[in-house]
Amino acid sequence: MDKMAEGSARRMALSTGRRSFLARTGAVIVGGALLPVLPFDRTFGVLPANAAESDEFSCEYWRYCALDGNLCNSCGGTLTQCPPGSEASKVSWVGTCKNPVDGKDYLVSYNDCCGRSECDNAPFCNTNQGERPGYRMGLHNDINWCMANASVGYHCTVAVLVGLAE
Ligand code: ABN
Repeated sequence: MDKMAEGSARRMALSTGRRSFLARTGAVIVGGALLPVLPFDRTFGVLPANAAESDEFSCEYWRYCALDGNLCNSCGGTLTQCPPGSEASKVSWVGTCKNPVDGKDYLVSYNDCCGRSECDNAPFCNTNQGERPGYRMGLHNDINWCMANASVGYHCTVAVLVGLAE
């Protein structure tokens, strides 16, 4: 290693003038010291996924774009399954949400989970994209969708994919 460095230094010193040799060597030394502090993309092209793409526990998650309620996956259930002791509502609110990963629109059914007291230690989401005010009956989502169940107590809300919106 030493010999190689010495050899290339000697060759450069022979083929260039002393001033030019010193200038180039100085440039290499200063450049080498500055390189690590220059700003550059340290993600190497791999961007962290944002909440809309991947965080099912955040109201930002794309599938919750038209949701009004407490997230069941923070209440002992999952994204699509009611917590133990509660049952899915027989009627639901259906929204259309764009999946940021594939850019397609999906129909999402927001079923309330019924028969237990309200789960209030979960994120409450009130996104309601596409909803209309309460006087537009049928287009309003601030509704207890447990209304058609035997036990009408509202617990939380799940977000079930129905299919692609054509
Ligand atoms: N769909 C959730 C909900 C439940 C009760 C009252 C309003 C909204």
